[in-house]
Amino acid sequence: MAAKIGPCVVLHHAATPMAPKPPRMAPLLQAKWCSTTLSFRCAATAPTTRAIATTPKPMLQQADQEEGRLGFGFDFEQYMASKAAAVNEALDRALPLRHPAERLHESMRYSLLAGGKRVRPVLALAACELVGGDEAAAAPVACAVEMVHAMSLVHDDLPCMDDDSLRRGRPTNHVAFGVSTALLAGDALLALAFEHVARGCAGTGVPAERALRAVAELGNAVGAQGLAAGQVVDLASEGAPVALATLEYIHVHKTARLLEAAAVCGAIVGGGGEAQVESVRRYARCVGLLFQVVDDVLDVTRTSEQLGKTAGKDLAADKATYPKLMGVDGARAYAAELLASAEAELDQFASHHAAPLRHLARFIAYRQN
Ligand code: GRG
Repeated sequence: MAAKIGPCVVLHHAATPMAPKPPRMAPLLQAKWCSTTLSFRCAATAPTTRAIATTPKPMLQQADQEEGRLGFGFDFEQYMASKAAAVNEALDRALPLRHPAERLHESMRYSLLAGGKRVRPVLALAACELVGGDEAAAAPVACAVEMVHAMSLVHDDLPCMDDDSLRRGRPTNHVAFGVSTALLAGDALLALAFEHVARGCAGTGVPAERALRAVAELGNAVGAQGLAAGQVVDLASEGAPVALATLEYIHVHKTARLLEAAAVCGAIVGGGGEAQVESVRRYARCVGLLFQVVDDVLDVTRTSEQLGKTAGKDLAADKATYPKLMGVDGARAYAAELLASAEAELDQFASHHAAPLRHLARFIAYRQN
């Protein structure tokens, strides 16, 4: 299912000295940030006719509004680093080396604790915060989505799938441990994810009804309506011309669905109401697709060293990607639309609660690896 995209971006080209600073990472969309950031917001929140007819507010006021949305003085880099560190510690605790299957545990830990941006767990934690939940309630689902993610990377790299040898700057799991151990490590990570949600939710006092909904959400995201479906259509599409709708199906399922589930599970265990959870879902679906569009652009604009994984792979394999079907500029414009739509979903929440997710969407849009 394609993400629902908001109204067309109405660009407002008046750059202002009061415009907010872009994040510190060198941005994919940097050229557009300075002149259009405020306008992305206007375009996403107001009907086009109104955006054209209304006299623009004074620049100072717009910049204040923008800073308010981003949370005055909110330090996203610090937020991301502290959440990632907490998740890393929790993952380390969740997966000790155990006799006599040390090699299996080593292989699982190799992929689970090998760095990575930890975007999915941070989405879960931030979505829990968004709906006013206690962060501790979201810790088990945050760890679980990273376990599922690690599993998907291990399996994706296998010789029967993408057959890749480099991941996060290191040999892939099957190169380091052999194919059968890597396969089992992936399977065991997947099982551990669900065990971790069940035990962790019980341990942190999350009502069983919310824990069950989170388990169902995660299962749906991984299985035949989620990652596995996206992967199978992706594999079947190799070497054949791929329409944009098929590409969208692949990425919504392979990539966006897990990011969506991360945020939705965070909102569920945080006690969000139905409308809030669905709003989080729409936000995360846009962010998830944005993540993949950016990934495709990075594949053709960055080196293997910069990415920590094989760059230019999609191009070499003649794979359908957003840059291939839309051109690099078209893909960037699409990324800008997805970012605007994602942020528009956050407008109904208190800005200090929404700031982490707003920053996270921009982090994903402007990331460099
Ligand atoms: C076994 C049920 C089952 C499903 C697995 C192999 C597979 C089916 C799906 C592949 C899914 C996949 C690997 C999608 C790519 C998603 C993606 C863009 C990964 C990169 O994520 P980052 O950039 O990586 O967050 P880091 O390293 O930062 O964690």
